[in-house]
Parts: sequence; C-alpha cells; structure tokens
Amino acid sequence: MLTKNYDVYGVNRRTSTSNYDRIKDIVDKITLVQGDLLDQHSLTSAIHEIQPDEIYNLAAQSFVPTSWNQPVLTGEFTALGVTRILEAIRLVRPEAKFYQASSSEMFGKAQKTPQDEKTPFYPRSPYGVAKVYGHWITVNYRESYNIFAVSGILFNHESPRRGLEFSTRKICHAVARIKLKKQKTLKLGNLKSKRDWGYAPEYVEAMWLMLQRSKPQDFVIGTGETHSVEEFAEAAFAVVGLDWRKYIEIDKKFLRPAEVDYLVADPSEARRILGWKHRTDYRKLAEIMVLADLERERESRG
Ligand code: GDR
Repeated sequence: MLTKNYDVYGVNRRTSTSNYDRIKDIVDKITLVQGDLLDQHSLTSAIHEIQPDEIYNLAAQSFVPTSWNQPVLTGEFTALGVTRILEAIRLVRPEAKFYQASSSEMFGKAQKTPQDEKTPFYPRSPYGVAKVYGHWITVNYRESYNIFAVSGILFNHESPRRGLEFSTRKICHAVARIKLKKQKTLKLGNLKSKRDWGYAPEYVEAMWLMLQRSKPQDFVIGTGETHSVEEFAEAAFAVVGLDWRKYIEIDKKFLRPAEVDYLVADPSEARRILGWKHRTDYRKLAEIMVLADLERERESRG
C-alpha cells in the first residue's frame, strides 16, 4: 500500500512490550491507532477519525489449535469482530470499501474438490466456524446496506513473516537451526494433511485488486496445487541438502481433535475477473522461507 502511495493506518492493541518486529521497516511510515476487535467504541472512533477509503480486516485469532482451547474468545475476535467493524462502517463511513479475510478453513471437510466460490462450507474447528460467520456477515452487510464489502477466501499463504507456531514456518525455522547445528530434531503432528500453499505477498495483491473493482464480489485465492505437510518438509530440508526423514519426530501433542485433510483451490474466477495468478510454487516458497531463516539464525546467537 505504501508503494502505491496510500496513507496507511494500522489498528493495534496496546501491550506492555513492543511487538512491532514484523513491521519494523515501515513503522515510521504508517500511523498506528489504538483499537480492539472486542471493543466496538474503539473501532467506530478509529474509522471516524481516519475516514478511510479502504479497510482490510486481517485481524483474528488465527491459529486453528488455539481455537479449541479458547473457542468463545475465537468467536469474539474472528466472528463478532467482523460485525463490529461492519457496524462502524455502516454508522460512520458507509462509502468505505471493506475487505474481509475469509479462509479455506471454511471448506474444512471439503464437500467438493477443488473448492471454488460456490463450494458449500463444512468447517472443522471453532476457528473455521467463526470464519464462516465472518464471511456471511460480510455478504449480509453488502446485501442489506449496499456497502462495498467483499470477502477473499484465501488458501494457506506463507512467508518469512509467518508466526513460528504455524507448520511452514516451524519447519523452515527448524531446518535453518538444524543446518547450523543449533537444534537436532523437529516435532510435528499430522504430516499427511494436504494444503494449497502460496506466497503471501502475491495474495495481498489479490486483496487489493478485489477492492479496485466497481462491483463487490467474493473470490477464492490459491494456487490450484496441493501438497502434504510431508512434501513441504521434504522441500524445505532439501534446500540445505538434508533428508527430512532423519530429523522429524511425530508428537501426538500437535494432532488436532478434528483435521482438515485435503484442500485445493480452484482460483479460475480470480484469474478470469481479477487477472490474478500465483507465481511462486511450494518449492520456491520453501526456499524463500528457509533462506530467510538461515540469515536470521546466522545473526542471532540463541
Ligand atoms: P492451517 O495452518 O491450520 O492450515 O491454517 P497450519 O500451518 O497451522 O497447519 C497446516 C497443517 O499442518 C499440520 N501440522 C502442523 N501444524 C502446526 N501448526 N504445527 C505442527 O507441529 C504441525 N504438524 C502438522 C496441521 O495439522 C495442518 O493439517 C492456516 C492459518 O493461517 C489460518 O488462519 C488460515 O485461515 C488458513 O491457514 C488458510
């Protein structure tokens, strides 16, 4: 957004220690406003103060396993939080365009393969259920109040900025540490589940394209290819010339009460209408992430 000369505002929750690490390169170029998805007044005030043209809601409790430990809180953030933003838009800035980060986790136990915009939802976690709510409330505000509100159904999108608890980053971070002899093994859960893995910066372009149209419409964004966690691990270890089988151990702690076994996108509508297509495949993605972690691990002593 900065390279497109937007004035960028971010909403953040105050914490006692700074957690701007992932935005340290741009924190001086954006304006941060305090707000919280649980606090209606803070959202209405932020939108009233900023008067934004475009609003991207990428905020959520987004880690699937935590949604079983904190299902109610996940619903508050990931489901009702969307309604709070939409209410704020309806009251103080109805002309703003709104993007909601929907998720392939809404397809869950997929009813059709590959999944497109018309595939029925069958979520398999409190997180997936909350995202379905966020999706439908967005559609409803569009149809009830004529707000330009759209939802991007994004399949897994990864980058070196991914949190360490998510599978791809956990793997790439461990690969770098094993290569540098800082770690010996990597404990994972289910290696057989398949995901449509893409590179996050390309997916952000799709979000932006969705808001540049004159007609609001929801899109599925993914690569159209699927690979197991095991295949991703194989690709990541191969970047540094190691055989994944020698380092990975299965730990039941990382298994989920219900799993999403197989997801793959049909992104043809995004291709046809937005002119969007992914450029980075899962092998290249693994390479980008492993190289970034190698650099970070070489610099850090821990
Ligand atoms: P996901 O991402 O649940 O698809 O949701 P995640 O990387 O957490 O899991 C992907 C698959 O890997 C398996 N797995 C493990 N996962 C984690 N986190 N840690 C492990 O040790 C491990 N071992 C195996 C999982 O069982 C699963 O099958 C992500 C999130 O970003 C969501 O917020 C987003 O909506 C979707 O992608 C699209």
